Amino acid sequence: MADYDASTLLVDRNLALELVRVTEAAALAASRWIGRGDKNAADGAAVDAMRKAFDTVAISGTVVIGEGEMDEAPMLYIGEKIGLGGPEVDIAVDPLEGTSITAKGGPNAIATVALAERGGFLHAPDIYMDKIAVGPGLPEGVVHLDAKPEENLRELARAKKCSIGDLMVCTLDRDRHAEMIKACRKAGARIMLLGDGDVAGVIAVSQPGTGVDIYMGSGGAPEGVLAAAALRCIGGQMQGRLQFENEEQVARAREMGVTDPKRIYGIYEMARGNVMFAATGVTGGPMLHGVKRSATGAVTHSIIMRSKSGTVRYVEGHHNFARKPAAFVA
Ligand code: VTB
Ligand code: MG
Ligand code: MG
Repeated sequence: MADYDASTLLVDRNLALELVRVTEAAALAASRWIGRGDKNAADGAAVDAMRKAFDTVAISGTVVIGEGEMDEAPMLYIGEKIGLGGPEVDIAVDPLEGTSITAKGGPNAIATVALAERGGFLHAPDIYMDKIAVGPGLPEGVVHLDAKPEENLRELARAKKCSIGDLMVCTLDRDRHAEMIKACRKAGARIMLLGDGDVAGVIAVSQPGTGVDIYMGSGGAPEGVLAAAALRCIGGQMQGRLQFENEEQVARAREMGVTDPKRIYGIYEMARGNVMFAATGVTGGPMLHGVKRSATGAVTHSIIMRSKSGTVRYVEGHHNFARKPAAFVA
């Protein structure tokens, strides 16, 4: 059992429940754009709503994973100060994780936020990250980013006392994963291919209901940090390595504090100390239901978790548009 410290506990607890308002606001706004074929409008609506919602949260927050640099992003840019004032925290956001799937009305889009103590998050540049993740309760190091897919599957099956054919791999459906997918299939594993949304894909390894045993493949580095924050709370192992395509990216990352471009980051190096994670479903998936709208309101489904207690909460929000502040009626 962890030590009880009433002061930090209170801050933590309240903040965790506040965070869900922020992701609910983004999801509600994005839900107007489901299936309308305009991913930028969906993303813009989510960013706008999330930014407004942060103004009601009692934190002194600094965005460290956000929508880009100040000159390219009007809101939630890296370095932006947000919140009403309160404890000093770092914030990672992806207001709409899965813009293309939202535009097409496909599954698994979420609005997501993570919070850490100052300096807790890896300052990941907006490049690709190679990722591997498995759920809780397995021997440390059972899978490794440098091992071949078939080796990782063999070790995972051994640890889970099942056959490789029982394992479900999750990855993004991308040409760059063709070799890896081929190797997994050859080894006998089953694969769930995602259109978008590897934050939800990585988290799926830690949720028994999803049937996913392992996540492999490359996706956004910022999304990697968000997923690491979630796994810190819910349990599981994850490794990530930034994938640089040119010297300019290496130099840029160096400015952000990345000293060794080849380094494999463990989960604690991506999300240190006390962290919290919240996500609200925009379109439905195995973890969260999507936003359901009616003439007078909407229903949202969210997950909130804290690393300190390991508590995972699902929150169903019933929003009454007649009583909500106009700024949040999307
Ligand atoms: C992933 C996925 C995102 O970007 O991180 C992906 O989770 C990686 O980039 O939803 P590619 O699309 O180029 O593969 C998204 O698809 C969009 O942010
Ligand atoms: Mg985004
Ligand atoms: Mg994204």
